Amino acid sequence: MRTIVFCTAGILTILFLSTCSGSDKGDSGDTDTDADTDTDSDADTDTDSDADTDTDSDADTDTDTDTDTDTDSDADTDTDTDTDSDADTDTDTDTDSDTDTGSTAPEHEFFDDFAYTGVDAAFSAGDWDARSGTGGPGATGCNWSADNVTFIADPDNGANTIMVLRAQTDGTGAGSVHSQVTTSTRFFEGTYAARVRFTDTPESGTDGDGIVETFYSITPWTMAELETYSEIDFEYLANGGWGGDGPTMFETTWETAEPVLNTHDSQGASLEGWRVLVFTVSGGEVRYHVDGVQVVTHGGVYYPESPMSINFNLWFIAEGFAPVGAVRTWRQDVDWVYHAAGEVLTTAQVEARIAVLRAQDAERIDTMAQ
Ligand SMILES: [Ca+2]
Ligand SMILES: [Ca+2]
Ligand SMILES: [Ca+2]
Ligand SMILES: [Ca+2]
Repeated sequence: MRTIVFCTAGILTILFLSTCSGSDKGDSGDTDTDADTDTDSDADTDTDSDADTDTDSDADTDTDTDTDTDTDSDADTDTDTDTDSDADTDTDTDTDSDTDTGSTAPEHEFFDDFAYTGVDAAFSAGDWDARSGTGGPGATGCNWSADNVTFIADPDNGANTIMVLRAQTDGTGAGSVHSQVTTSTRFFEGTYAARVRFTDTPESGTDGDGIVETFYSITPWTMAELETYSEIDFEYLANGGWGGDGPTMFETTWETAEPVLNTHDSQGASLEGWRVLVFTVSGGEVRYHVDGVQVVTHGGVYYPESPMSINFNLWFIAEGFAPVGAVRTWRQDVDWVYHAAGEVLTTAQVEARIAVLRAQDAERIDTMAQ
């Protein structure tokens, strides 16, 4: 990735001339080695995995005297002359007000703790639809059923409810039943977050099928061929697939779906268990974070252009079926989902905000424009 940076009135503007699919894989390190004078004590989980793969020969005048690569969006007044491609607006003198976000509501936000009792009128009123019928993704003939979406008491917290997605297969398309929940199309730039529980083995039946466990945003499929098509995916393949061998998380950002034009990265490692997934859409960059660690940044032509829905689904990849036989059932749990429109929040800030909302007994907040 070649990066050119302009510095204008203290605001960094980044222009990606080209983005190579997969080129960010393994990029986990800023090369800043300057002495950090940051006195933050917050749970600043910034790992600055920004696309510091700058190999250009431009005058990369990284002359900052700090290593604070904090991507906080707090109201810092940076004097940092760091020309890193991260949208660093941090100041080293701040004592960090990260947790303030918890009590200061973003002007437009969406939170759902999934405190429903079923796929019912309340679920619909919450702007959710559970898919039923046939169609892709998945093998020809595969099915989707709202019956595969249920709600249970959180075994770790009786006051909490979690949404359970299930999918069953006998190793055939027609014998596969997937699950998917979708909001309306009204989310664009800002922060998307969800707490999900991934599984590496089926709830029942034999292990081995290629399963996709997800959290994503997408424009309507009718836009698949349009440049304004937009899609941002976290897709966890617990049994591998798509070239991944073993458990693999894929992050994929789409320009168009037809033809397939996307950029993606992946990390081969188990993410079984509860995870907080965050992706931010701002300033020409989509940044993916897992448990507060930024794993990849995508931009360029892949940056979304239009509002999307928020989705979770669980489905089997056609080329990944284990042998035909007895039914096996897979499961993905979702605790909550959150979106802050137009604001880039860290994972810690999202969690702080949700703690405040829960303290207010808010099971659901929707101040988004409708
Ligand atoms: Ca919940
Ligand atoms: Ca497995
Ligand atoms: Ca597009
Ligand atoms: Ca584009």
